[in-house]
Amino acid sequence: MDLKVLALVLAGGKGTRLAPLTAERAKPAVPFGGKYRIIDFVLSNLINSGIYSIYVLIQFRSQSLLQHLRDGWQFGGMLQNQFIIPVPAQMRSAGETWYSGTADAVYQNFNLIEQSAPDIVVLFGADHIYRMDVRQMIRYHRDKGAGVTISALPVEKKFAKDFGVIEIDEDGRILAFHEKKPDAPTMPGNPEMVLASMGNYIFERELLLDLVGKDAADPQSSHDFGTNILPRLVDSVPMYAYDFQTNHIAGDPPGGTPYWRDVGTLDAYYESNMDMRAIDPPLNLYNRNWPLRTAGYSDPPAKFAFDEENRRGEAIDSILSGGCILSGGVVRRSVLGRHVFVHSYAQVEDCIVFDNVDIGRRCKIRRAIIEKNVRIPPDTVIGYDAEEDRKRYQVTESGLVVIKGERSPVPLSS
Ligand code: ADQ
Repeated sequence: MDLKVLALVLAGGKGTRLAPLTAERAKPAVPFGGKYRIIDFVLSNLINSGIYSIYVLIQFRSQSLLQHLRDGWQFGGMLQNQFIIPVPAQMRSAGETWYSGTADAVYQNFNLIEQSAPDIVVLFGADHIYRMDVRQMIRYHRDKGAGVTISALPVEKKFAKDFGVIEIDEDGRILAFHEKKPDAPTMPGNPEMVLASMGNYIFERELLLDLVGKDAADPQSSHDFGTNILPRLVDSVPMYAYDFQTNHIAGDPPGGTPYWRDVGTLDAYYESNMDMRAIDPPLNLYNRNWPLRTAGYSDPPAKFAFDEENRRGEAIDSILSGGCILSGGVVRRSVLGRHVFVHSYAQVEDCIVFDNVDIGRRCKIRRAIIEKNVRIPPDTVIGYDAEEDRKRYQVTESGLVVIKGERSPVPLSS
């Protein structure tokens, strides 16, 4: 790519609706798919697309995210333009605050953009599960002569309240942008769908600097791209929508619709994890043309053992991470993080289990998310009686049980 590209990854979202998983960590640092974190998806997309100059804009509860970036994503050092650097708020705005919105996050790093002097800035969120060859979007942006390009895909109209909704002409030029309006217009010829912004933008550098500079000086603004900047740009700047459905990754079957999920709620997060472990997953983690990178822990392989009473440790339709030991326990349709121990007679079904969890003998657990470091005592039953569960745990509307983490790790049985 001859263009000079700088990527800014917006990783400062609170993720309130994912609580309690975001009680101690920023949303992009929430574990996903066993050994990964949500932010691994956007970072892998950038690196696999040959974009190596990346600033990650972080703010509160960033310790876990920083540690993950250090463990998995610090590289380079040899070449000046190859880096992934986390940047906390520089408190440069008038109020000397945290990043008060996405535009303010960019404004506070004005100097980093000027110093890098890129031709274009790839400004992506850190909260989504998808694979994307960003080069295809950049090519589209330049072919169109766009000032701004927004990646977009159709979603059901009931989600208009959660997204920026775009109206386009036949050429893909954006005619209107409606941020989180329940009655936003549906797609022509498709009254059930709206065209949603994925929150991923490409900007020409000078335009971006000009926009965030003006926005910073506007006391009425909430400093958010979707709310304050994009809707007003429509008439003055060539803005185009990039159709994410045309994005193709080598090795994926041709013609399939690419997978994209906003895992903003516990139920959406759960469903998307379950998609990863499906027999025929809509996003194939095993496509080696587009590796999903993460921290490289030196975990031992997962182990399946007979227990002392000759019961088999088994897992089926599940993803297991390194260091797991299934000793006489059975795991079905679940996603297990690192170092999970499942003891004899235990039964774990349709669950997401984070790192370092110990599931005691004869436990029966169904449809639960179990946080890191939790020790489930023997004979515990979860997911079979909603009323009982509600007395002890957080239970979502759909009946998903969330078992909160412990503050300090408990010793695990070996
Ligand atoms: P939301 O996802 O609701 O809508 P937002 O909460 O601003 O928007 O998050 C966007 C990205 O920026 C996320 O990756 C988040 O982590 C990060 N972020 C949020 N606040 C930040 C801050 N103050 N500092 C740094 N990073 C921050 C947006 C768009 C919609 C679009 C959806 C797609 O506004 O138009 O449809 O994304 O999910």
